[in-house]
This record gives sequence, structure tokens and C-alpha cells, in this order.
Amino acid sequence: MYTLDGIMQELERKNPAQPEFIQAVREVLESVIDTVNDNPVYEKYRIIERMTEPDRIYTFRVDWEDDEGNLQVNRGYRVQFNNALGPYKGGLRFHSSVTLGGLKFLGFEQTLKNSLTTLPMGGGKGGSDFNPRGKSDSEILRFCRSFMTELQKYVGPDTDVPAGDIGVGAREIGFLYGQYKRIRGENTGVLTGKGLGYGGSLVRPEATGYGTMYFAQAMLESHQDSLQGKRISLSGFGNVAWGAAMKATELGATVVTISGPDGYIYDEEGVGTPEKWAYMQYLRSSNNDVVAPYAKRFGAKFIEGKKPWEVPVDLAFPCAIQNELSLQDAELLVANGVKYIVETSNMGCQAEAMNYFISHRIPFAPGKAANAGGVAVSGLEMSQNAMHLAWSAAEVDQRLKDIMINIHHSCITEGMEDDGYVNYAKGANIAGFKKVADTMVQLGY
Ligand code: 2IT
Repeated sequence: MYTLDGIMQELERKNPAQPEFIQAVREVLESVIDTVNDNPVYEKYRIIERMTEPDRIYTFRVDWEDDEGNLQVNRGYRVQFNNALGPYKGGLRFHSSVTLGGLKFLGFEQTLKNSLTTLPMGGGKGGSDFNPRGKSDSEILRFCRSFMTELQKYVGPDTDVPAGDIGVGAREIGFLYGQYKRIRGENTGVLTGKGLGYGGSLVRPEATGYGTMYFAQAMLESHQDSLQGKRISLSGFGNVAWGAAMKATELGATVVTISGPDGYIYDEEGVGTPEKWAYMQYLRSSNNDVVAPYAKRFGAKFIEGKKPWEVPVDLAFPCAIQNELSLQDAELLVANGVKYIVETSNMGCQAEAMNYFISHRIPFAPGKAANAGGVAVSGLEMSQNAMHLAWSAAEVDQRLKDIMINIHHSCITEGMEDDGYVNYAKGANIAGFKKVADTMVQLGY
């Protein structure tokens, strides 16, 4: 018999100073421990030990020259976490906060998330502590070239397929792909999130945001409710927040906040118009990483240094980064009458915040279910590349919608509790885990 304490003690011993990885694994194990102990074959095959140990990790030095001619040194990573279900698949994050422990948490989550999509993808994650903020295009280009010069040794369309994440968007994917092609002389689907001219998929930029809103829609429908007329707060102002705001607006809701490192915007009129998002995109591309100018431009309020969780809303969507929503924030949201939480960033809620929502019986969609639309459309991009053809936006969008509804269904199947409350976090963990675990058993050790 496995015990939670026993596993966690051993894990903490083996992974010192990696609190996010420990947090992510603990959350999953709390959900799956009974399932695991009910199936002795999992212990026989040491599934817990094997699923919490990455298959392999590459770290490498990335040297690049800045615009002043100084040599800069960063660290690059690729964590190939688990390939039971298919090629390693997961994004690259360029952010000053990137550490090995952080990427292990993301790779572990990615493995379960990719399992939920039902597409044949294993889990991986990578990136660098390089901070793109304030860098020129040519500095980004030189960094990406140097990064891919090393990374290309470890990736390939049937082995490991990276994509974007925080700090890695269309521009970076283009530069990375260009370098891969230069070195390898291949046109393959080695990266996803590519531009449309070189194998990218329609709807990939919007996919995470649209997907999380399709998930929310299914969640509300199952509670005899709808997005029509709802007030929504979301954090972040990147690709994910953009897709979510646009789709929410289309479905009749009003998104009243966005946020950046400098504070948040409160816009009573709603942030989800093409004009407003074009402006945000301009702000991002000028590498300022701030939201404050939005307030002046569109007559909204800017609240400096704070997060949007103090605003009374029906639904809250953390869309920025892990642990961005604390227990205090959760208490305030519940006190202000929030009805649903849809975590859209990976592990956006601190453990205590998530547990608070669940113990107060607020339907809580975990990131690994709600944000799976991004990687799902990456999977569809891989399919299109393998077939050497391109689907219409309508076709990709319909497949995305079907996948999100299916994930919602899996959460209900595995997460329904005796009182009728759906514990989506538990449901997602069990559904994602079972498929990987059963496959590992079938494959032998
Ligand atoms: O966290 C994520 O799922 C992503 N950054 C997307 C990964 C992907 O391979 O599209």
C-alpha cells in the first residue's frame, strides 16, 4: 500500500528546494491515492515513483550577444517528463522566474493535461531564465538561435515537440523554427504555434482562451446556467487572456478586468473588443509589459500594484502564472459572491485557495482541464503537419470545442461526489492519471 505521507517524504528528499513541483505532485496524489491503492498492479509497476520522475532532463548554456556587443549567458532546459502516450509535448517558457523545479511542475502537469485531451501526446516542458522584457527583436533573434542550436539535438516531430508558453509567442517560435530548419534542413512539425505560412494551424493563437471559455460554458450548462449576462474577472493580458475575453464577449458575458505586473485595469464597459485588444497587443509588442496606459486610452480605472480578485464578479479566471491567486484572494472572491472559478494559468491557485473554493462548494475548474485547449490545438497542428494539409478555422474550432466538452465530461465522471458536487480538480487528476498509468502498465517497464 502506498501512503501519501510516505510518498511525499521520499519525493521531498529527492527534490529539495522545488516547492512548485512538490505542490503539483501532492495535489494529484491526494486525488488519486485511493484509485492507486484499489489497483495493486499500479504498485507492482511502481507507477507513482515512475510518473513522478522525469524520463530525462537536459540543461544547457545559452550564450548570446546583446545590442551593446556584450556576451550574455543564460540557462536553457528541456524536461522530457513522460512519453507513454506519445511524443513529449509542451511549451517553452522564457521568463526570469524559470527554474528546473518550476519546469518539472509544468512537465508533470502537462503529462496529465495532454492525457485529458485524448490526443496521442506525452508531456514535456522547457525554457530559459532569459527575460524577453525590454529586449530588441535582434536580441531575441540571437537568443533564440543560440537556444535552438542546442535544443535541436533533443527534439523532433516524432520524439519531442515544443511550443510556446509565457514569453514565447509567434515571433519566438518563428526564430526558433528558422534556426531548426537552418541546421537540420527539414520542414517538419517539430514545433507548434507556427505561423500560418510554414505549417501553423488556424485557431492556435486563440485556442487556450477559447478552450477555457468552452469549458466554462459546459460547466455552467451542467449547472443549468449560462455565460449570458455574467461578469468576469481575468488576470493577465497575453494571448490566453485575449482569447478568453473575446470568446466570453461573444457568448454574452462582460470581462471587466485584465492585469499586468504593474496592476490591474477595471473596465466596466468590458475589455473584449478588437480595438482594445489591438491596443494591448501594441503595448506588449513594445515590450513594456504594463497595462496602465489602457486606462487613459479607454477611460477605465487603473489600480496600481494590485490583483483583480477584489472585484465582485460571477466568474474569475486566473490567466497569468502559477500561484497568482492566494487564500486571501479566494476568501474575498467567495465573500463577494463568486459562483465559479476557472483556473486558466497552470496551477494559478495556491493549494490553500483551491481547497477553500472546493470546501465552499464553488465549482472549481483546474488549469490542467480548463487550459488544455492550447495543447489540444497543438496536437491538431501536428496532425495537419503529418498529413501535409491545413484545416479550416471552423474545423479546428469544432474539434477544439468537442475536446473541451469531452474533458468536462471526464471531470464529471471521475469527480462527482456523494452530495452531487463535482470536484473537477479530483476528476481531472483521476482521468488524466488513469490513462497514463494504464498505458505504462501495458508497455511494461
Ligand atoms: O501549458 C501549456 O499547455 C502550453 N504552454 C501549450 C503547450 C503546447 O504544446 O501547445
